[in-house]
Amino acid sequence: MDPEYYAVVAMLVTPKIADWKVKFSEFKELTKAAGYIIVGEISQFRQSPSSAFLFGKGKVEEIKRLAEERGAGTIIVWNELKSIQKLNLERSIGLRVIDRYELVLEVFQRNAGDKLSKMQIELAYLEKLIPYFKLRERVLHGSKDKPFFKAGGEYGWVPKVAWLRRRRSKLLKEIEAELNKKVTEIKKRKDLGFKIVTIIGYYNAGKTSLFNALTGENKLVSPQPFTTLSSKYSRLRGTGNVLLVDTIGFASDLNPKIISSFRVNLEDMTEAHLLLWVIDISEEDSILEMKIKATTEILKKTGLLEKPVIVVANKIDLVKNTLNTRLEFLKNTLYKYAGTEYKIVAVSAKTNTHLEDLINTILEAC
Ligand SMILES: Nc1nc2c(ncn2[C@@H]2O[C@H](COP(=O)(O)OP(=O)(O)OP(=O)(O)O)[C@@H](O)[C@H]2O)c(=O)[nH]1
Ligand SMILES: [Mg+2]
Repeated sequence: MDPEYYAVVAMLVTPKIADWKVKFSEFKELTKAAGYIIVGEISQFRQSPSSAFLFGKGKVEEIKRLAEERGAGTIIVWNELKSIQKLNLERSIGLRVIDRYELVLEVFQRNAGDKLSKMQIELAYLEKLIPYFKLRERVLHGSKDKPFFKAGGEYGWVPKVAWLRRRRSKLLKEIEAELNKKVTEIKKRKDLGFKIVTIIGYYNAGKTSLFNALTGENKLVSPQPFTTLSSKYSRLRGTGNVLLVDTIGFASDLNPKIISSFRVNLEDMTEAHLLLWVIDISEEDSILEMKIKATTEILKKTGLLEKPVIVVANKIDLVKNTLNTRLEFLKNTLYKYAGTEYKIVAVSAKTNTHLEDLINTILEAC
């Protein structure tokens, strides 16, 4: 296997980061989902990040030694790296260094089948790469090579970055066109009298499983994160005018640039009459709480918390006799972060349990 796929994962823990252990273990799952083999892991506690390297100098040496010892080809950092930090780490360690932003996009990329998803992923990459390339060209070549001035007063390294910027503009235009198409489609459906019910939630919560069970579709379901990237549509079974929409999953600490790159997908959520927020109730308290907190943050930022919501507590087949305590914990945690007492329907999308209750609740709310 390509040595690039052997990775050391690293995290800088500051007092600002709550539940770092849960986040670090989730990060390791994402790393594996992106196809890497983890050969070492390192964390450092610091009051605040170092502006040049994120980690302290000694820790950078430690990461380098560990990577050499274990034959790693990539360092994957939980924290989002500024361009200067990424470049300094790469130069000090002598290996490829990526952060969570790039890792999430790598997972997306493995699952991206359609053109729109691919364009949105590339756009999100460019948002990160343009400032990084600009800095890299300046630091690596700026001092040695004589920069040449062009008529407009630009340096010689500009054309490469300029090419990336042109590519970005082109993608933005194409995505804008897709967005317009999507807005027209949604309007048409609404004019035809369809009620739009959009399924949202953390990745792996069971959104597509529920979508399939409620519509009779057979869309791809898997334990891999971000299996679904582009939205899927189908009628709620037994109804004529309720359109169910399956969407991309959420994750913790998602960068707003990733969210805005995927704004065509967001449109399916913002235009919904009703949201079904799917939550995997079988997960332990700390994970459940972290995911509810992360999802609520995204819902608040995107204005989605204003919409009518039904919470679907999924995977009850895995819970059995602790269901009541799990539901109580869910109710309290939702109240703690979202400040609302949602209607909660407990189901299993896998064993088709209580789906009729859910359908009735949806129809009442529509
Ligand atoms: N036991 C059990 N497993 C479930 C249930 N619903 C979904 N799963 C499993 O959970 C995993 C994720 O299911 P998906 O339906 O792909 O989840 P998703 O929310 O669409 O995930 P993304 O598309 O990655 O965001 C799969 O392995 C499913 O088989 C359920 O009710 N019970
Ligand atoms: Mg899915």
